[in-house]
Amino acid sequence: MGLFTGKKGLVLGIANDHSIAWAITQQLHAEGAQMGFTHLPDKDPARPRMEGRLRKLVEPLGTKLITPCDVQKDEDVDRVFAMAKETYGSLDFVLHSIAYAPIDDLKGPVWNVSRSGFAQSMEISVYSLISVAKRAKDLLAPGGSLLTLTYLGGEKVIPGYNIMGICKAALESSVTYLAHELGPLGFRVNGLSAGPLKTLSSSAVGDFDVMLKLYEVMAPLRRNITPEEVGKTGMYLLSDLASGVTGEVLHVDCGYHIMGAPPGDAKL
Ligand code: 0WD
Repeated sequence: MGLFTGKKGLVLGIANDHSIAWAITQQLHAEGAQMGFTHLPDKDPARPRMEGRLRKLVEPLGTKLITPCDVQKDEDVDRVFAMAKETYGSLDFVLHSIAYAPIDDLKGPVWNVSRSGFAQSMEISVYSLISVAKRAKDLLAPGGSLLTLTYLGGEKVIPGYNIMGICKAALESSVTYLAHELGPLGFRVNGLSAGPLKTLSSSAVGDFDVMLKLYEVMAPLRRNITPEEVGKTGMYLLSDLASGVTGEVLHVDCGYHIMGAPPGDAKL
């Protein structure tokens, strides 16, 4: 019997097989979870690329729910949760793995971010968690939990991360307030702060390859994390193994975040 045998969840944010949400999904599936999935609506319905990529990955898992969702639209989020209720009755977990900033705003400098770019980045990358929590709290079964993905750029300045760092700071704060509010209902809310992984989103972040090299030099484990490691910890945080953990941001970054200066063996 797996840790998720008989458990049902909703996963938002698989864009392709490099997505962090896919790494976590694979671990959840291995433990017996049943999951529904959302994808970004395709711009051209005649060429459903987002849907196609997601279907190819998750249909072999025997999913009963694949549907589009643009988190900027309340009606989309309402429909997704209504469909989840119809399909599964209740949910044991929701995985939120969504972020976006317009590329011109992401490039920085931060002082030059547009009013509309700031609002859109915050709406998709932060408000979406709040909006998901609002619907999830009425559908979660006892012991239910939410998990979102964040990055060190929300705690410390990571050059190139720019507006997304500001979004992650707000996202991590949202995790604590939501954990406080949903805790009395018996629900948990956590964040997983992943080290850099090559995905569709991260390819838009400046100096990404430099960051990967830096982690090899600076991190106590002297390497970068693997998608599987993020997957395993994501699964743990959503599982009953973490039943006493809420309002937490857990770093899965080979220890990089504890370092304040390069180690002695770093070649500078
Ligand atoms: O190094 C990394 N890749 C890290 C990522 C390190 C630490 C944290 N993260 C975070 C990201 O900030 C994000 O919150 O992990 C989360 C997932 O990111 P990812 O797996 O790196 O990226 P990706 O595979 O692109 O998935 C993010 C998805 C979108 O993909 P694209 O690239 O097509 O925008 O977020 C979804 C979409 O599927 N998304 C939306 N979903 C619904 N409505 C929306 C939207 N409006 N916008 C983006």
